[in-house]
Amino acid sequence: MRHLTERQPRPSGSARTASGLAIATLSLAVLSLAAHASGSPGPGAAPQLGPATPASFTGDCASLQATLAGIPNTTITSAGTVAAGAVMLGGQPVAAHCRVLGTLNERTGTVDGRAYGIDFEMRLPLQWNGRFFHQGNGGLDGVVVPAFAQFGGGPVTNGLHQGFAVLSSNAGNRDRGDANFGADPQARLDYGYQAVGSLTPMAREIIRRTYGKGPDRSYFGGCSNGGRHALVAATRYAEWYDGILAGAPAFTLPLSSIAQLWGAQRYLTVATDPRNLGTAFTPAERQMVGRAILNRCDALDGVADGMVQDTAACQAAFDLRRDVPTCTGARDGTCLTEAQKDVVASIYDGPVLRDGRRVYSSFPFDPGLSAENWALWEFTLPEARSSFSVGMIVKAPPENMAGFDRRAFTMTPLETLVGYASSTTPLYPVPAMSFMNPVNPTDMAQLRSRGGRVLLYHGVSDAVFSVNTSIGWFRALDAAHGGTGAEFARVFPVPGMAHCAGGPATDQFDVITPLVRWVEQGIAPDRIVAGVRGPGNAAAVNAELPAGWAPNRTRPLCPYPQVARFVPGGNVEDAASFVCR
Ligand SMILES: [Ca+2]
Repeated sequence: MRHLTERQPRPSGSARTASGLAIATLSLAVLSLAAHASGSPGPGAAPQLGPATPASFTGDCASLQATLAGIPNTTITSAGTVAAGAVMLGGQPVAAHCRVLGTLNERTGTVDGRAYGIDFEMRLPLQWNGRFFHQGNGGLDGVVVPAFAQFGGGPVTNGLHQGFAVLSSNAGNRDRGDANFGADPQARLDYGYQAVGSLTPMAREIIRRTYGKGPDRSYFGGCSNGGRHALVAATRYAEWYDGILAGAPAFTLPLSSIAQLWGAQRYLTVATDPRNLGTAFTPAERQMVGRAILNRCDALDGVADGMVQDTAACQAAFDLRRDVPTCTGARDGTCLTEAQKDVVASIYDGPVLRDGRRVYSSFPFDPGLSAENWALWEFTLPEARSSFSVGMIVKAPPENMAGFDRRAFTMTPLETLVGYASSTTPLYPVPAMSFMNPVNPTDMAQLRSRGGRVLLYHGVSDAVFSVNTSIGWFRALDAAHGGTGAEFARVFPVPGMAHCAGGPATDQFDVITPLVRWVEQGIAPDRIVAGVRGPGNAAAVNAELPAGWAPNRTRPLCPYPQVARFVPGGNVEDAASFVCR
């Protein structure tokens, strides 16, 4: 049993130096080289952990405020009951639980004089399954999202509903998605990883005092920045977590943000309205390209069903320049100009520095580029979010948020932006590439050696964090672990899905149950059945589904490199008609 007096988890990652880090950590080619250099984890199968055993909380939730008093550096601000059914999930009532609110490590910022603290909530089921779930949140954190632990679109289940004790936090800043906290050196580190290091022993102690024992098994999950938190935890805090659930993880977050800004610069060159980058590549044009992709790729998985399951084969089959008509007159949605093709092709390829080094990953062509979420990340969020996240959190010293010109900053030359990723000053001595990224993510020997498992899912039409980064990570991890990667880590691409959810895709799935089975029973996930959210879906309808798909269409999500392939004669709407191969 660990206690709060235990040391802050090892600081190895924070000690990394800036030199050469920016590019080295990113490039998949370099990842592969690093994998070979990282040493063998040793032979033998990954060990198997046993199952958690349930326990109950039989007291009064309000009494927890006293029960939890005196946890170091922690103030419990409230504790109360949430009655059964007060939280609903896809029409089902979530069981009664205690909700505890508090703050950890309250302090005054040394640079800006503002009040900082790691605000959190824990939801503690009366009927507890014996497990802890640490929920990583998205974006720039800064707000305590309800601690439900749910994934995908219109969730039909979540961790709280399954009986986990779930923790959610603001990761150490109160900016509610803004980036002023980048001025505070400690808030940067908390956002990167240290909030998790502080919260975990506290949450374990809350669980121990509530139920009379600590968690038998612990899980960390989130999507986007939450997926980043999950993989960071897998590398920095492996001794604390048994199961890692990483959705669309933000590998090399500083560089993907920089790639977003560079993409905005590229789109501006073909936008007909410079104040609206979406005019560079209109919805009609994106749908037209999506149809061109389907024409070449849809049947490669054995059935023309409006979905491209064989993403890898599609990259060889589809050629933007050849397969999309080139405009001979005015743009009318049926063609792209040569200049548009140059821009779109370069953004799918990813930015490259003048000396040939790649800054960020490529993206695969997939019909999901028709999704609104795809456009949001391509055209709106570069200026609206990536500009200040790079200016305030990646760059050292940070820009002055007062008077910060997002549009002007978005136009910063690529070479300059990439320099920011490894920038430091005496006041900000740790570069963003160190505090934001997982530490040597291809070396998960510690997690593996104690029986930990990683389940990763990623939308193939994610426009901000490329699914290719997750696939590249798995390939390098597998190489680093002597070809045994799939024993403890699996990547499930979700064809057509945008960032974390949405798009023409089966984006409704339970990824928690398969991970728990894997961790605690040794049943590795060979396929995960996912569904679309058509009319009548109990949780939330996805308006972006093409006409003609059954409202309850299902598909297996398959672990890379397997692909869902149709078995002739089956019902095309049913996952049972597909095999992962
Ligand atoms: Ca197909």
